[in-house]
Amino acid sequence: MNVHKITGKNMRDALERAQEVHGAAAVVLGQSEDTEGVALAVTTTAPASRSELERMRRRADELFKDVARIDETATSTETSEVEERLLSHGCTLGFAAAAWQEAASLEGRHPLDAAAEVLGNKLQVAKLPKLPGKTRVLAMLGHSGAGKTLSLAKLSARLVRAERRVALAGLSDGRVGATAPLEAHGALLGTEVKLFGPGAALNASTLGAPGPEAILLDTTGDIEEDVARLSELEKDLASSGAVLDVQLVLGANQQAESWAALFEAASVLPVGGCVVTKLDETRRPATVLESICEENLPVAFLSAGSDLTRDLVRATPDAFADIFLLGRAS
Ligand SMILES: Nc1nc2c(ncn2[C@@H]2O[C@H](COP(=O)(O)OP(=O)(O)OP(=O)(O)O)[C@@H](O)[C@H]2O)c(=O)[nH]1
Ligand SMILES: [Mg+2]
Repeated sequence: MNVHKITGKNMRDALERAQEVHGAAAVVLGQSEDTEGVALAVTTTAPASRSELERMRRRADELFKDVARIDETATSTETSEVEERLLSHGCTLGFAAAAWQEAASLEGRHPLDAAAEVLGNKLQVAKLPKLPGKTRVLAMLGHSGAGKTLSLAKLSARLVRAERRVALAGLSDGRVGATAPLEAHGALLGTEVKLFGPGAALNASTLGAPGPEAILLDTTGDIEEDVARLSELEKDLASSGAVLDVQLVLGANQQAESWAALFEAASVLPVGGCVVTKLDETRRPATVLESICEENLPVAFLSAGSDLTRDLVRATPDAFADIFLLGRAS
């Protein structure tokens, strides 16, 4: 267990020293202040379990024995409540500590309100402005089973309800029945679905762009192949009146490695935002938000269920804060 004490004349000084000595990966486990300055307990090894975290915190307390503690009342109880909530909803220790430090610096606020404000602003909301005279080709890219087709169906139902003109299309890998859910949804909406099998030409004219306000394009879940086809499409659309806007579909119940692989593969594409699905299928829904935050990507929609009309909501700072602090988008 590596817990080190770092002192400084104030919080900023102590944090800068911690970073100088232990690098950017240093995580603050605790702090103590007196009139002489600030002491921090930091570690560079993330605890593997809650019990190890507790042990580290006890060690941090020992290191602080010689530093007078300031008022240990409300603030320290609330500190641990915000951090505990973030940890239990899937945030890393470093993220939780940094968010709490930022929230604690907002004076005159209830700690949970301050934390909600900080956390709500950790992520950006993807903008989907109208593009007068142009067609937005909104492509859903994600791993197999992430919720691409259902999110596309929910979004198209929403746009149709708002009387927006949309068309549906889908890439296909040729597997029998693979496009059946998309076709069934098209039939429900009374809209034709253009399908593009492995050898089919995918370009502005075959997609029918420019034309409707949005063409929602489903993909197959074979990321490498989908990215290659969308890259070609982007080049072709450049000279037409259409714009490719790739939305990364991330299942909140998937592994962090699978999100990382998607971020990496999609880095060559114009990514407009993320659609986070299956928030109802994990007890740690904040993990995916933290990953998106690290990538500095905006979020467009949040999904927490399979109901076509109810379960896709526009991302908002309040919804982010609820996921971080309550573990659900209420
Ligand atoms: N509980 C829950 N289920 C969801 C959500 N989104 C999608 N699903 C379900 O997850 C399963 C997979 O969803 P799809 O939309 O077919 O996933 P996909 O990414 O298109 O999958 P492939 O076409 O196989 O690549 C379906 O049973 C959906 O009903 C969600 O937010 N919550
Ligand atoms: Mg699908």
